[in-house]
Amino acid sequence: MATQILNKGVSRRRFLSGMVAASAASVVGTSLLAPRQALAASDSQAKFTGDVLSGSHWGAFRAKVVDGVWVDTVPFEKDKNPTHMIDGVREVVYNPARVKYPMVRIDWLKQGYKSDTTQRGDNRFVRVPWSQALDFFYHEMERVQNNYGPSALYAGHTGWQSVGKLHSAGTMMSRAIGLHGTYLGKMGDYSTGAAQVVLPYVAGAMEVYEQQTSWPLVLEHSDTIVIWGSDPIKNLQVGWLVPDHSPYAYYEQLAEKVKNKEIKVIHVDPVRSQTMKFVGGEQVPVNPQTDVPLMLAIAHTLYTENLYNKDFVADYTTGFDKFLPYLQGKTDGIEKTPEWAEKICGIKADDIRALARQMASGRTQIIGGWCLQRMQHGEQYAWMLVVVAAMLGQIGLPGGGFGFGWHYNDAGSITSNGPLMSGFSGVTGVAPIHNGSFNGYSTYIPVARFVDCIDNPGKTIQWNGHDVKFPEMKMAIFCGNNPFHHHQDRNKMIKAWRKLETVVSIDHQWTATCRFADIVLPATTTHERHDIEQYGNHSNAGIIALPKVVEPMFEAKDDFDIFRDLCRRYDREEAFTGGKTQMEWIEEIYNGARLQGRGLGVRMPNFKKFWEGEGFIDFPAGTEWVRHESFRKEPDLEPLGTASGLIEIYCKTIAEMGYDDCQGHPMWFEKKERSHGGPRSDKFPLHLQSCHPNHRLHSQLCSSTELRGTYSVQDREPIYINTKDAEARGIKDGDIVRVFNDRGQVLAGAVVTDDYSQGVCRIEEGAWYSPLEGGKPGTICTYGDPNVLTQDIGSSKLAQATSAHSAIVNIEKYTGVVPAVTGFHGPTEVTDIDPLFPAMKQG
Ligand SMILES: Nc1nc2c(c(=O)[nH]1)N[C@H]1C(S)=C(S)[C@@H](COP(=O)(O)OP(=O)(O)OC[C@H]3O[C@@H](n4cnc5c(=O)[nH]c(N)nc54)[C@H](O)[C@@H]3O)O[C@H]1N2
Ligand SMILES: Nc1nc2c(c(=O)[nH]1)N[C@H]1C(S)=C(S)[C@@H](COP(=O)(O)OP(=O)(O)OC[C@H]3O[C@@H](n4cnc5c(=O)[nH]c(N)nc54)[C@H](O)[C@@H]3O)O[C@H]1N2
Ligand SMILES: [Mo]
Repeated sequence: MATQILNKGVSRRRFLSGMVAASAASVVGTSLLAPRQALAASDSQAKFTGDVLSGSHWGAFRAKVVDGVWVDTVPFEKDKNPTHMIDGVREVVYNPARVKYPMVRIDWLKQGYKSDTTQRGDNRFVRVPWSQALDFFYHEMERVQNNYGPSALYAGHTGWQSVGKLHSAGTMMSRAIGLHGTYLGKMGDYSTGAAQVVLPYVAGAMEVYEQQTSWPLVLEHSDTIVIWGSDPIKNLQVGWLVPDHSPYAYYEQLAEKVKNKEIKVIHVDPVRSQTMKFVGGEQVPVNPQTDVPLMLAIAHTLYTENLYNKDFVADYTTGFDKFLPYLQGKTDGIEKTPEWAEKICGIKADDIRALARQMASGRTQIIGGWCLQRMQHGEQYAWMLVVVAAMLGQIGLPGGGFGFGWHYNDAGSITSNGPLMSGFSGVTGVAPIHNGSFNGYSTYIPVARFVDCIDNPGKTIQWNGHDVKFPEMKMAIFCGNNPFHHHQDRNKMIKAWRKLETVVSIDHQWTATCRFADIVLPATTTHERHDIEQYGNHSNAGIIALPKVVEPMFEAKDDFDIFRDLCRRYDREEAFTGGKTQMEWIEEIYNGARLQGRGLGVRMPNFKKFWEGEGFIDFPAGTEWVRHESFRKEPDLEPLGTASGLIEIYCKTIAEMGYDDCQGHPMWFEKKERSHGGPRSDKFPLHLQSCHPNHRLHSQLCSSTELRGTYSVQDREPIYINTKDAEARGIKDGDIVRVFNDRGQVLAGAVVTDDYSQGVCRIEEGAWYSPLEGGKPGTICTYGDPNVLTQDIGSSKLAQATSAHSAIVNIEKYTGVVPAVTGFHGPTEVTDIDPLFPAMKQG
């Protein structure tokens, strides 16, 4: 296992460990060191040398520090399956894209909110003092609140930021902006936007973020495991908190059982995933976006062959009678037979029957991923998966039923008996200064519709049974997220962006979001400040101290200090800090857990001993657990959180919303665009996946130069493409290609592989947007951001979630002059302007 994940980094680490004696500057490169660190040799201040135990979204590690410079990273010894990405974390601190100073876009400095916004993206910025940047920020908030009210200020976006119970960048933003005034908020997220709205109606809970049945029970009881559009081996490398990577041990055991034919694993996926390569098993290479027809045909087989569990359907579900006529074709004239499905999903009718029979032949655990619900009509996939599981009748049994969270946050590990730490809170209870009227506009928007909102003020859309009237957004603040990577249809976004008067971005990497902002503020990384975090996500295996590894680079400040200084400008500093220093907060968070621990019989040392000692506490092991077991055992006493308390195969609440694109039971809807003979495939024949990266966390670590060098192809983001598709286009492995559709174009580096079905290609999300001509809609992306090519439409009126994975493209070998990659070098600093001159004109 360790060799599987820890591949390319090892040699570099050996190389570096032989270099510890060499000077830090020779390892890091002098130009990347902050001035005060470059001065190290003559600096009288003692520079720390030694190991620092710390953590990240990629796991825990020991940072090797020499003379105050982080030179190497060794995985934490308790992590038996570290990810190779741990090698790239050091580069979060040292890379050419670090935001060094507060900066303001040149025309915004000259003209303030009346600036020429078509210049956004040209990347010309002026360095300003911190005090001036924060004055601008504050005056803009005042102006927008006074002139337009709260609906014009958007501070709702959150994202993957960094780990740490105190320094949660998004929470700090909400707290500080919320102390100034109310503002436009958001609903949902990009991850599970469709599933998290539909599943509470169907199964009574979100299902996506919850713990799953303990792996030991699955390994003991399952006969068949169907991994439906999920790649845990790839995706468990990261975690929302510090992952302990403990589930990998179970996947090793699963691989053994597959080898010994004790468990059959079936991967429904158009790609041979990392998980398939790791655990083995068979592939059902379904055509992209057509899993619902496949599931309907499975349900049809279970019904017609009398393989479904009638008692379970009768006792634990409602509405099968309303779904059945659709399955039989009585409502729409189309019987959902395997023959019908074959034509759409590409799987032979007999193979579909065999799959249904296999699933009904013993205990079957269905493991559903999330990519399939990041598509147009993504709700249907989640709903239909539950219906298939309900027909099999094993929900609530160990090793049976469905689960949607297996690839996330150490799921399937056994949760410890330890206490849970609380964190810094986004709300204070202190009244905001501005609490104006929303003037009939909605107070929130579905998050993935935020560009539509900027584009269409005053428009009303449907969402989850509500009318949402888009306000006119004038100012937007981003902190700990990167919309110029995560949002779809980049060229549409660039045009819409011009309507915003002022954009603020707070980050430590000069992302495309910073390039398209007006005020950019440099944050510290986790490794330049103290914090504390849970070790293990669902496992809650312990607590880890995250002490500062190195001093802050350049003029970077902690988000805590940035927002405290902002709050001082409107007399809310005390309310923001709660009268506590950062260290006092960390101690309080720890002590909260310590107190809770006493109730649980878990003894923890006092804070000083913890912080100055090992900086790590192990929690005692917990007990195995079965998802939905209590409901199965006592459906009357432990009903689901649905309207009926049962699994809703038909849902009256959804039916009564009256939406054409999400009705009373799961259905197949054709897509706006689809490969494999679907709409528009004559023009753009290849399905573009933009799955989650194997070598990054979204856009994080993309600016880690050395790590990027291990996977990029001729400096470009890889595009994975099937051998026959490549041959037909005269493309060879390693070629630079142009990927395009009528939304945009990107350059990428071809990786030709039979792991991908014909007609399917992939560029992983998070590849930094690197426009050839910054700010010009339609310009080619020189690195390979897939969101130049994706569609920006809602999944349906129910969830209005992202449909990033409903995208088709074509590819050609690139024969033009190859431009340099533009994305990773930070801003173009304009110095022939006095930054203080225009200050009085603002606000
Ligand atoms: N095409 C396509 N697009 C997708 C997806 C897809 O599957 N396909 N997936 C979607 C999903 S599921 C998600 S979750 C989103 C993820 O989208 P994001 O959460 O926006 O992605 P990240 O790259 O993690 O962005 C986090 C940003 O926070 C910054 N940051 C890190 N630490 C700190 C800090 O301490 N302080 C501050 N101020 N900033 C910090 C990082 O440098 C980075 O720029 O992407 C979505 N976009
Ligand atoms: N390494 C790494 N891990 C991560 C993240 C990361 O950025 N990097 N991000 C984390 C986050 S925020 C999230 S939301 C999750 C995302 O978790 P998911 O959305 O589940 O992950 P993906 O990797 O996008 O896709 C999972 C699988 O779906 C398959 N798939 C795609 N289209 C289809 C289809 O039409 N039919 C079928 N049957 N299968 C299909 C893909 O081939 C892939 O194997 O991952 C988390 N884990
Ligand atoms: Mo996500």
